[in-house]
Amino acid sequence: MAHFKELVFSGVQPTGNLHLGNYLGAIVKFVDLQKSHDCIYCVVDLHAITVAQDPLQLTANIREVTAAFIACGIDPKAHIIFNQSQVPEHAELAWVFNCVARLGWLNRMTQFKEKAGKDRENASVGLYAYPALMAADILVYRATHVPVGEDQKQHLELSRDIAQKFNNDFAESIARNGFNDAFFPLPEPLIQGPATRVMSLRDGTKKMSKSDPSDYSRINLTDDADAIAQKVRKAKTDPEPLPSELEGLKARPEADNLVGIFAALNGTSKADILLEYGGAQFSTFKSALVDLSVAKLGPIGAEMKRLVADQAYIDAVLADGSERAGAKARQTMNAVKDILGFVRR
Ligand code: AQP
Repeated sequence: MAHFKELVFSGVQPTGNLHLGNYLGAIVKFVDLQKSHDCIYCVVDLHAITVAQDPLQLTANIREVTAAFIACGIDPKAHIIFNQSQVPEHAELAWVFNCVARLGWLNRMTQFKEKAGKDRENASVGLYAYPALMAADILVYRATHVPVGEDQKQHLELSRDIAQKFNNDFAESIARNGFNDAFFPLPEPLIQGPATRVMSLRDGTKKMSKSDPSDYSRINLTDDADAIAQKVRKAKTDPEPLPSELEGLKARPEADNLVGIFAALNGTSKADILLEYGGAQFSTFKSALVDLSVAKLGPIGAEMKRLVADQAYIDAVLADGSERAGAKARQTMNAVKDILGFVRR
């Protein structure tokens, strides 16, 4: 198997209401990985339009996700931050992958089933082909590691299947064009820690989500201290005190969720949190969770506000990132065209 240089890629959709799940499930990991890897972080606006978007709102949301990346601690000079639509090779490689992926593979994707719902005939073709574009996002950089929340695991597996099938289908041409035995790496999902699937504050069996109609279901990165306090205090719980052992969180989804959020914000494990709060009432635990959440998220929200107001700076970050990402993507796309047998300039 060919050796690939380790490279991290991930993306966030500019679909509004960035929340604690996006932060703990993805962005915190993005920040950590900067220490050990070269990283490319993308505002995936082409993914956003797989469902209807208001153009003015979309522009604002692209800038807001960019501001969130920077406010959370991603360094746009040392690494790359850009928006997907400024690098056309994503869409170009996605088309190639539409021709590699099989209908049967896409038919198994649970996110499409959930998002399309009952009105499947009316869902966009883009929503169906979403995972092929996601594979292109990663593989156009030949990225090897992808930090994501648990909900993206299936799409990552599909990306690996697409990479593998491309490598197999074109093995001869790949070798003829001077590459070792594989052109694309099989990207590895990085899904670790106590908050890989943050649940709704109103229902511990539902994922915390941008599109939940209840704002009380999520903590937004832009919420101020009062809003955070109110949402945590109102979060659904059960009447029992917290258990002392992990075993005691089974069948208590709301308790499990709040303990996981606490552990992730604190940079520890659920077991450590239970050592400290086992036997405590939720009122005590929630007060501590409010303090911790405000301490961690307050400065991020304030910095996001400041950055969003500096539109020229945000747009310059995206332009610079797109240029650097584009240069890498073009190299891959040229090689892909040679492997496919296209004639190019
Ligand atoms: N609840 C979550 N817990 C942990 N991680 C999560 N992620 C999303 N929700 C949770 C992770 O955040 C990254 C960016 O997600 P996205 O913006 O690309 O898309 P999404 O998963 O569609 O976000 P939502 O909030 O779930 O939107 P809707 O409401 O449209 O369904 C990804 O790594 C994702 O795993």
